[in-house]
Amino acid sequence: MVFQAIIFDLDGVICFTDEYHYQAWKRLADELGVPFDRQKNNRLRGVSRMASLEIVLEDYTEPLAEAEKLALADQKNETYKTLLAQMSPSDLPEDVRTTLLALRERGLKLAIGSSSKNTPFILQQIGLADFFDAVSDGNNITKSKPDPEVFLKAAQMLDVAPECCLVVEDAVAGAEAAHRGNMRAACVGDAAKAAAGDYNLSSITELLSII
Ligand code: B16
Ligand code: MG
Repeated sequence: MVFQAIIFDLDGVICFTDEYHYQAWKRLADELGVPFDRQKNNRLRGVSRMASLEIVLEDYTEPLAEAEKLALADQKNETYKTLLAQMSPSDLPEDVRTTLLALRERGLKLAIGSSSKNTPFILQQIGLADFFDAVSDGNNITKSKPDPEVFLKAAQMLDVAPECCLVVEDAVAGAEAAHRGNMRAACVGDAAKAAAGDYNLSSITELLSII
């Protein structure tokens, strides 16, 4: 397969903001008195903010109005943004930086395909605001992963056919989204452990040997 473009998930692939998502949800869950651990957190990977809240609230017995749920999601996002505000270009892992540069040197188009509405802020924080050829994120989609919309929009922005795009993901939901969009998936982290990808990598640098 000759790939023309690589579409990278953001949280858990380009940087470890997945840890900050965990900490922010954990704080909210503790305040609500509902159990929340890293295993449950893995189910939130790639899933939208409101769908994540529904998973966090699975063991919450009090009925909540829609406005109350929105307020809880906002509260989590404020905690999350406080953690993001402490990030800097030093939070871009060195192996990610060298892999991105090597792929660009090989002539590949590079894009972001993230469910996160905080994508522009995160890219700014880690010094990649102007790096990618296209950014498709939680601000331009109506359906979250495992729906393929975010990746199909990225392919459209790049003007590359979906079957010529490789998606890099840490979420099982993200690998499913890639497959539903007729793209191959290279997985790292949690999704690689679950063998959800066409390629399951132990390090992002391994991308250089499959391209
Ligand atoms: P936000 P990704 C996803 O980003 C996260 O994996 C997921 O945990 C989060 O709920 C979602 O973004 C929405 O994020 O609340 O910042 O809009 O992995 O698709 O880059
Ligand atoms: Mg992710």
